[in-house]
Amino acid sequence: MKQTLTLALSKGRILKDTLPLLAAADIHPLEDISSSRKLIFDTNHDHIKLIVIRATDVPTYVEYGAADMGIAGKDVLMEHGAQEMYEPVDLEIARCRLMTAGIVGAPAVKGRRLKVATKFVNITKAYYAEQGIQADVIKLYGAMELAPLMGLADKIVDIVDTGNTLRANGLQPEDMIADISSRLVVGKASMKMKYRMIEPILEKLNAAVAARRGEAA
Ligand code: PRT
Ligand code: MG
Repeated sequence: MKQTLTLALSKGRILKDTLPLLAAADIHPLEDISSSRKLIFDTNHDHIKLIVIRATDVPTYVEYGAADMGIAGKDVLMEHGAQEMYEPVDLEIARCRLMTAGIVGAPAVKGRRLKVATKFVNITKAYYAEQGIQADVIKLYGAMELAPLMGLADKIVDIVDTGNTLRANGLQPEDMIADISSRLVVGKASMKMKYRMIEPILEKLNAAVAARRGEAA
């Protein structure tokens, strides 16, 4: 049987920057991904297929081997744990920072546990534990900025790019947790079994990233 290679792409804001990198690696979907409702796409290579899924689902597909490779934000990979995969290429797209933030001018919390709202529960617990700060982490699925304003939490942990979203809500970025960009991940089993198909893609993606960096400089 002929081996196939499945690459899981994150839909949403990463996708737009991903497609030019794939094109540079000579992987072209046979139809326009952005305007289609399909979830599986054939490419110009008979053996390479693309699937387009929620960013948070990418490490799950790769971990179970349902996709051989994937593209996802470092934030998503850190939160997931991403144990069963390698991270061979930093694609340097969708750059942002994972930060703590709080209300401008709010007094420090004393005499009780800090309350922190976030969708990054695992990262947040690990971060405060490392700081030696006792924190109760409250899981939210969106609009984290609202939590301090409504008294649900003292701080949030969220993605910051320009800082405009925080500022518009009277919040300020405080501590930096991690620099974020999107990464190519490869399942450990796939890397072993399909290395001959994967290696040239890694090489072309690395070259495309280097070329983009050159343009930016
Ligand atoms: O929407 P869905 O729930 O499916 O998933 P998602 O929200 O994780 O996906 P998407 O497409 O919004 O983001 C995917 C990835 O893009 C994230 O996992 C990050 O790795 C990366 N990324 C880069 C960002 C941003 N920049 C970003 N600015 N993700 C989110 N934001 C949001 C942030 O949450 C906040 O609301 O933009 C706001 C902050 O931006 P500024 O410029 O106002 O600071
Ligand atoms: Mg979103």
